[in-house]
Amino acid sequence: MSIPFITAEEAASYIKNGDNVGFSGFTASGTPKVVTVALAKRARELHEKGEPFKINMFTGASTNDHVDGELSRADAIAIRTPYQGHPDSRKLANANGMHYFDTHLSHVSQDLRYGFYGDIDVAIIEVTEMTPNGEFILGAGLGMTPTLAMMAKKVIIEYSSYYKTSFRGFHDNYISLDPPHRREIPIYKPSDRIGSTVIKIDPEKIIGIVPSNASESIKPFTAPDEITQKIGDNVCHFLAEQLRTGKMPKEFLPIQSGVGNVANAVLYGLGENPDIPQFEMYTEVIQDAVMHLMEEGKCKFASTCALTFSDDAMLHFMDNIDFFRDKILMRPGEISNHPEVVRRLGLIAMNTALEADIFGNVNSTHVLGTKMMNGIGGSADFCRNAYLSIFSCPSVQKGGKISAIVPMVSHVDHSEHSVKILVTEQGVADLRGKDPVQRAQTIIENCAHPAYKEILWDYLKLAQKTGGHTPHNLHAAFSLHEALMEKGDMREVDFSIYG
Ligand code: 0RQ
Repeated sequence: MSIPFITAEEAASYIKNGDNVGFSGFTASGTPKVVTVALAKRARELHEKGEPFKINMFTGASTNDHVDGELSRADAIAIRTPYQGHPDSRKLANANGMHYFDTHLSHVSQDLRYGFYGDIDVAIIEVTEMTPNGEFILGAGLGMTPTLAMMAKKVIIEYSSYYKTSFRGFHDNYISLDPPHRREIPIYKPSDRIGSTVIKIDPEKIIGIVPSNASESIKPFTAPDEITQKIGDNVCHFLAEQLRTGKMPKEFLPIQSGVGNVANAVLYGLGENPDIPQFEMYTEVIQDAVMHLMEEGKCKFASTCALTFSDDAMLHFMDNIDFFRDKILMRPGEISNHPEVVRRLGLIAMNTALEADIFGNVNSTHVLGTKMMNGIGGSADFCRNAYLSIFSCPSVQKGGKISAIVPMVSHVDHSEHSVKILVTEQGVADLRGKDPVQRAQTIIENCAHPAYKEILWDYLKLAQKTGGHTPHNLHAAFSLHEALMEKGDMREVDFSIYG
């Protein structure tokens, strides 16, 4: 059967109001880039005629402006999951203009297969190569694509000609059997290949092929500044100390790193620290820093779900693709983040907090407990199951008006039971084996900014008057947040009213 080439507009016309639509890719990498723009245009035209048009969006993780940006601005999203990171999508989620639910990235594919969210009516899948017998080579990010390709009733292919070099061999497409038939996932080291280099899609269900030649449009991360560099140094010194004291095997352990400016700076720090040996990564995203670390010989291998390279870095990668062929494997998010593998390999998991409380609970998602930033992404998949779960963040934000260390987090993503190490530019709090009061003392002493230390000690003293295993004064627990909301600065907090 020959599959027709169609326009983006034609492809978009097959998607109906209320459809469950699955998108290939993970972060901006490997996501569709042209059909979604036509879909947003269609939504606007229908809205102008007074007709309803919204889809339910299932993605691997965050996407790009072509997907989240376009569809959010066109008010074309009814339900959205999991991670998002686009300002327009964030705005829509916080205005309750769509039903956004934030869930673990490792769960979404299996939840879809379990039937929790209904069928996938249409999947839009970016590919970089295809054969006449229905075999496709994906692009720079996998996300949920294997499950979407299998489940979707109809598939639209976006055939990207942007990649001038073949990605064949970089993918490890794999779908687990579902309970009660599931077996172990046979990954015993980051480089173990378990699946196929191609995905197969029944040609009967492919609506058509839409050509595209757009890049991922990823901007480089901000170069590390004094603060993020200090955080990176603190993480590295801590890891070197773990090696020296035998708390970490001398071979070192594979690294997982989240996304963002802080995560990027930590990776640069690992590269520069002579006490950190060569390492492998088992992670969900590799950014520009990892490519450089590979070229310097510091990072030997990376298992990932996506190559989230800036456009310039991607060009460099393509120019030197043969160097990377035996050093990178891309896997579905379900596997790159799988708790079973994370626990087996014994990862060093490094993720980012918006705020942490003095007892070690971490909020990675909600500003002032209410406004969604991005989502948990894979942070909880890794944090709960890692050998060592590290969270890092600057000790203050917005010129010191916000302390990242607070008496009680305004939203909990990662609990005190999973968070082992907290790092700011001030220092490292090792929470292992400590009771709640000892954790509070360590966090205030080592991680809080000097401008907030006395405030946090005062809170702990006040809380200890109430007593209990985890001392809190429930009237005062959010008083730093209250001071920020009412006076614009957490330093304006006043505990005297609580006696
Ligand atoms: O605001 O953009 O206005 O300057 O948050 O903060 O310090 O630049 O840090 O880029 O690393 O992002 C947690 C959001 C951090 C990210 C988060 C404001 C701050 C700034 C960004 P501006 P930074 P980063 C991987 C795994 C999800 C969990 C995770 C994230 C902006 O890392 O989404 O690791 N993580 N997932 O000023 C108010 C606070 C604040 C605050 C920071 N307490 N209150 N604003 N900001 N702390 C993801 C995947 O799985 C794909």
